[in-house]
Amino acid sequence: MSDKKTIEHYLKPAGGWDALRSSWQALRDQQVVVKGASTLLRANQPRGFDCPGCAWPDRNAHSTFEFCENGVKAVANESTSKRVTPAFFEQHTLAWLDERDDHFLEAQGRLTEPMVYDAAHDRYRPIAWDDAFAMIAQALNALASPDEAVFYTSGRTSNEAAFLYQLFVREFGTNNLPDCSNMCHEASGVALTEQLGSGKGSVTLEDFEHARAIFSFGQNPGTNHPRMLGELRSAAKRGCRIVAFNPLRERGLERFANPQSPADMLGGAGTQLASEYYQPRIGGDLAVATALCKVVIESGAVDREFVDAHTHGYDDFADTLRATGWDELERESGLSRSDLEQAARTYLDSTATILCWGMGITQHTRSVATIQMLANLLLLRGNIGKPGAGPCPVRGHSNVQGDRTMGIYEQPSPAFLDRLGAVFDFVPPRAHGYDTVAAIEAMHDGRAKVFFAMGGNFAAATPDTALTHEALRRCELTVHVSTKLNRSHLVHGRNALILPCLGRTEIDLQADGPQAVTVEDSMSMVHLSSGMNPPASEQLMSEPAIIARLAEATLTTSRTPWRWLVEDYDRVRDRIAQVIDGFDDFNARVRTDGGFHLHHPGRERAFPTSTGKAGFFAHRLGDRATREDVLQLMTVRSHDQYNTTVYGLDDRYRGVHGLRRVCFISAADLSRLGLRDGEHVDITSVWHDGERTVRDFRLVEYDIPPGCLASYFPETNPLVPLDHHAERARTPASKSIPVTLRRSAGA
Ligand SMILES: Nc1nc2c(c(=O)[nH]1)N[C@H]1C(S)=C(S)[C@@H](COP(=O)(O)OP(=O)(O)OC[C@H]3O[C@@H](n4cnc5c(=O)[nH]c(N)nc54)[C@H](O)[C@@H]3O)O[C@H]1N2
Ligand SMILES: Nc1nc2c(c(=O)[nH]1)N[C@H]1C(S)=C(S)[C@@H](COP(=O)(O)OP(=O)(O)OC[C@H]3O[C@@H](n4cnc5c(=O)[nH]c(N)nc54)[C@H](O)[C@@H]3O)O[C@H]1N2
Ligand SMILES: [Mo]
Repeated sequence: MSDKKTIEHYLKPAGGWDALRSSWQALRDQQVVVKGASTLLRANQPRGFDCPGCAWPDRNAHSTFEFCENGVKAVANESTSKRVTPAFFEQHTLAWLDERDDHFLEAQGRLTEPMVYDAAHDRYRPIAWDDAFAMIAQALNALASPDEAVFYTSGRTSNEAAFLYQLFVREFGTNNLPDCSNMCHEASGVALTEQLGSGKGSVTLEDFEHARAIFSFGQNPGTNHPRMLGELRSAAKRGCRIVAFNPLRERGLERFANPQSPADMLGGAGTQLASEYYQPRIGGDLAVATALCKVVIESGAVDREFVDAHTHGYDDFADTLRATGWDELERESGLSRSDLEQAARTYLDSTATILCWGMGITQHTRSVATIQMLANLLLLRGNIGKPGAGPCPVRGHSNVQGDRTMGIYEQPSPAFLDRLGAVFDFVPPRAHGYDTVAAIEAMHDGRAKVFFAMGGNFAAATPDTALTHEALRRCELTVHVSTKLNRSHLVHGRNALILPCLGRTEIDLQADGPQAVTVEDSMSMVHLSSGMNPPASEQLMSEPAIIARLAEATLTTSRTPWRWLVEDYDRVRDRIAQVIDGFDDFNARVRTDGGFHLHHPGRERAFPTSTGKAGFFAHRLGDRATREDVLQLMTVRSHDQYNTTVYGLDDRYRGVHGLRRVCFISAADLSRLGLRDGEHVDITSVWHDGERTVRDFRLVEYDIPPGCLASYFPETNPLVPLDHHAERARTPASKSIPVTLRRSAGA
């Protein structure tokens, strides 16, 4: 990475030599060239570790190493040789650290010892593990009610850790289990559960081999799921149509050179991916999906046999769509009728279609409606429960789906609680707990006083930064189980602890020997993950061990043999098998190469909804800001970040180098607003409770529809009002923030 700040359009295919170069650079930056390279060869292999990068599944357990630039960055950053030691904390006050940016914090390396906040000196100082657990236990047991504690989870946590964690939290007495899903694919779960009876995607990787068309809505796989590009490339090569809907022209959806294909690498041009690329306005996808459904219905192409046998609600749905006018559809989608009809024709011409979607769909106020309209589209043509077809919400964190399966959920079902209580001989709390937004509100107004995080970076990932920070600072105690230093360690309660844990790549040695954990990928494959690097420090503890020790310190009447369970994770898996559907014979099945697939009823066209059938749901359109000067801002990831972890300051495929405070804007808006490319602006979000501003963002003229803007998160999170979230799912609407722009003072 050079220090120069430049903007230069990127014309090469995604992947290619630049991906290789950037990977080696990441390994060099972390000073792990030799170890990193051998570590990488074990990523996503039968006897290796699950890549901590993303939840995209592995192609073949026996294939050789599948190259992924951003997987390399994730692994390099975890196996870095840099360390954050007590000496580091001795040197720096929290006030000083809090002035550094996220890139600086991440670059300091791995945490090595448990640390406790020392208010008198505004520093963290070392604390013994036992003392740390005693401190947390005391704070928890001093609460007036268990509901005054909040237990957050990020999606890297293994199944075993997640299962023990939710058990501990429920034995303690609360369902306050917000997780990163609340900010991510919650809307997919809410929409699909109601409609299809399962909140997960139904497709497997094999379906990508049979699809005749793959539609991608609101995702940027070149950066966030690079291994998906391999699937899209193979599909494109055999003539499968790939149709992209994205306000931005994302390089990774257009063209890809597979670094493992000599032909791609020598030819230079790579393979064309999207055969059609549509740029709707931000939030226009509900209208897009509605238009596609309308064309299917009006052209008489509905699969009546499937609809009659497996669905309910078709007639009302069809009536509503026939009555929806094209003017409205064009206005709301930002696309012309002829574009929408062309996309619909491609859909109709395909005998098997997969619909994929990401954060460009879920992080809107109307996300549940949009996802249901996408599922309507599938149902109309029987595109579920047959090879090459189905819904594919592309999950984020590598085990975010598994964490939910294990019970990390603030709204557990009574049946799940019954079974958990029976197996562990206790009475689980029944009242629903706080999701992420509710947890922030509760901490802010004093209803919650202890915040415990199993991974993640709550202070940076969440919306409404100023309010959220105030909420965290009002807590009695904040605790973070972490691998790396991050903002959440600096925005703390009256007392604060950092508990450093092992990462995926590291050997997890317990009383019965080295342990493997399990994870579930985005397509419901469950498999083992075992690290092979020596831990970054002798003081690190595994997540399961931390939970077991904390449970022992906190729960005086628990009948769960906590310490015995974590001596050998097979014992944890045996308990998971007793509580959670689909995990029978867990230990044996997960040891087969590649693991096992969790049953998805939709694959057999079974839909365990309240009616026993899949449902059609009609949704009204429109909730658009109408003020002339108000634009919609989406907050996205750059190529050099993993959520709040900033690896570097480049966003190669969008041509940005050396800076992150940029705002992509159309030429039309620049001239309309009297602004110029390269100028600096302050961005203000306009909301009913007042204004929020972030300062000094450089305008970058870009191929994006008028009225739409894009910037990176977390820098823009101060702009997202806490109560601006998805209907029903409460996912913060961080992809459609109504904002105005003003030239920065002094610019
Ligand atoms: N390297 C890397 N990998 C990651 C992550 C990472 O940060 N870095 N994060 C992980 C996580 S937790 C997740 S959830 C996933 C996220 O993966 P993505 O879902 O790809 O996430 P975003 O970068 O937020 O990109 C969303 C895309 O949606 C588009 N978009 C925004 N608004 C709209 C809209 O209204 N309509 C349409 N059609 N498109 C829209 C944006 O232009 C952008 O291309 O990736 C996972 N993998
Ligand atoms: N504006 C805006 N906000 C967003 C989004 C957006 O698109 N726009 N995206 C949202 C999404 S999709 C998500 S998923 C959330 C992400 O929210 P989080 O999951 O809370 O955030 P991360 O940045 O993934 O967490 C990174 C931290 O996790 C810790 N960590 C890494 N590996 C491990 C491990 O193995 N164990 C433990 N215990 N800790 C580990 C490290 O200390 C690291 O600093 O952010 C959300 N916020
Ligand atoms: Mo996510």
